[in-house]
Amino acid sequence: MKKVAVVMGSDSDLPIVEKAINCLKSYGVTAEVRVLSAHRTPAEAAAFAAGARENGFGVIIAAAGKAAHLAGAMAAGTTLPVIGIPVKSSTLDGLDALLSTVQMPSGMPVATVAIDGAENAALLAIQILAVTDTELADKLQAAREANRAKILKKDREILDKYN
Ligand code: RP5
Repeated sequence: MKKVAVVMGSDSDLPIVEKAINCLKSYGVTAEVRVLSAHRTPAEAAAFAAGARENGFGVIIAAAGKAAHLAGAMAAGTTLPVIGIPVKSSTLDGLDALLSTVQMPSGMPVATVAIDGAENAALLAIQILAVTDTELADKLQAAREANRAKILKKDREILDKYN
């Protein structure tokens, strides 16, 4: 199975990024985790993106806050799918990172999840790998069914309480 790269602009992003790492692990997906900055270590970030396909990665997840250009920098250096996590790390409540990550120019896509949406980033990466991996696809389906059962139980509880 291909690996997933999880890169973040700073170790201060780790409390959010850990949710993606844990989710990938729970599906048995190998995650390689790095701190790479589009601004502070641009040469290392570019080299990582350029070598990602030949180094066995299938997807790159990139998390950054503030002027969050890391996902875009990854996308510039590879044709692997790149998923951006805008991290809420500033006085602008993460809107700065959201716009910096999502507003990519035509031809250079970044699949951007919600502000701090690390779990969805991991699930999207798993869904991409599951296109060619039926075992992963089965695990995703089982998780959907468990989630459905959980919500149906809550619905019954609310029905009993207020109706
Ligand atoms: C971004 O700047 C990082 O992704 C982080 O979210 C933010 C702040 O970084 P630190 O100053 O905490 O290292 O590049």
